[in-house]
Amino acid sequence: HITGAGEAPDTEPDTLTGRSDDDYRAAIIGTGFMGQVHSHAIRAAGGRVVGVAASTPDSARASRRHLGAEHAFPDSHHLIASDEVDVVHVCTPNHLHGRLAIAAFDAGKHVVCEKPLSTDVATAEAMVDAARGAERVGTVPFVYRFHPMAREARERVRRGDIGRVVLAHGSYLQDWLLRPGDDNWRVDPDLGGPLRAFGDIGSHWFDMLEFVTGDRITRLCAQTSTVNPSRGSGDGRPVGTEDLVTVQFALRGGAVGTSVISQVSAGRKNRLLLEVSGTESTLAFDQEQPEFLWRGEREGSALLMRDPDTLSPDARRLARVPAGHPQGYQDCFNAFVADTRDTIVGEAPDGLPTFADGLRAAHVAEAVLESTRTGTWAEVRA
Ligand code: SOE
Repeated sequence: HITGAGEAPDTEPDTLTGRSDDDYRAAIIGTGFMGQVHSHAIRAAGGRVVGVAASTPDSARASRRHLGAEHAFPDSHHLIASDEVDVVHVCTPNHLHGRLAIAAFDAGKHVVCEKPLSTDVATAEAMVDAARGAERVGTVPFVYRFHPMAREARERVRRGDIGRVVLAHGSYLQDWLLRPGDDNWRVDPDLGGPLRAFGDIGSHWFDMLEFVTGDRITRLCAQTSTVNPSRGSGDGRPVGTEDLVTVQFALRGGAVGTSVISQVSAGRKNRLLLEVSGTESTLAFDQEQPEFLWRGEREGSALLMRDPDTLSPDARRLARVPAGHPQGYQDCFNAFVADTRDTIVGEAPDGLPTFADGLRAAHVAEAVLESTRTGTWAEVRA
């Protein structure tokens, strides 16, 4: 029985969308920053945050109000078993993703699972199989796909506007783990997986690379570096995961490229930069300036603004507000959850990142690991 629900939910269909908020009865496992972002997005998509579970019942109770959830479940088992829940949002440390997502599919739920989908390929494969077997939707928030100007870049590449793609490069840089005292569960390979910076933010960059170019990496050569060998208070404890990754890669279509992934780049907060050059022109997207797309031409480069009147249809669909009214990170999440909801009710919005994309990211991560272990190029399987 669901308690703490406050007012009875309004289940009247929305006159604009034809949906009722009972179309998306979601519950969130994990109450950190990502849990909060998910809770806003569920409500923005017209859904209900039916409940929340955390590492302890106390923590779930403490976070319930904060996340605007109707109920605090004592643990993830009760949440997954609840008849009131249709969609489980997994926002826990990475090592729990596989077990929780598979249990949720087995209970007949749809699943939104944070990235990286899993810490190894075999688990990601089992998660994809579980979704297929249960005939349920499984999505992964590679949310930068939902910036309208990133969609615009993808559409322009797809139309051939930039010519044949020959080069793709960029970086994803953060500084929140710059100092030895900076700590987080992701630093521990048992919780976060063997690749930390790559799994946490490199997975986004490589997803964007393949999404925007419409191409696939075939092989890569990577090196990693651990700048802070110990972390935490006092003398700290030894660190088993990397702070930096550099990758050189080749795409199936013939383009080549490089990427730099870092969580120790002072002054860079969350800067994902992707630049794609074709034989005619270049496009560059910067996640910290998401209202713009740079179009480089030999004669006359331009900074294109997110103006719905000038966007291609797929990008315009994601433009929530008129030009000059900035939209950003949370808007991407909102659009991602809205597309997840539409997919659950049988529509097929373009570009939704699913568990198959999470598995793809696990394959790329596996090639990075293999390359760093052998010191040579590695094939990206699948
Ligand atoms: C932390 O590095 C983090 O919150 C990532 O986990 C997210 O995926 C990224 O969007 C922002 O940074």
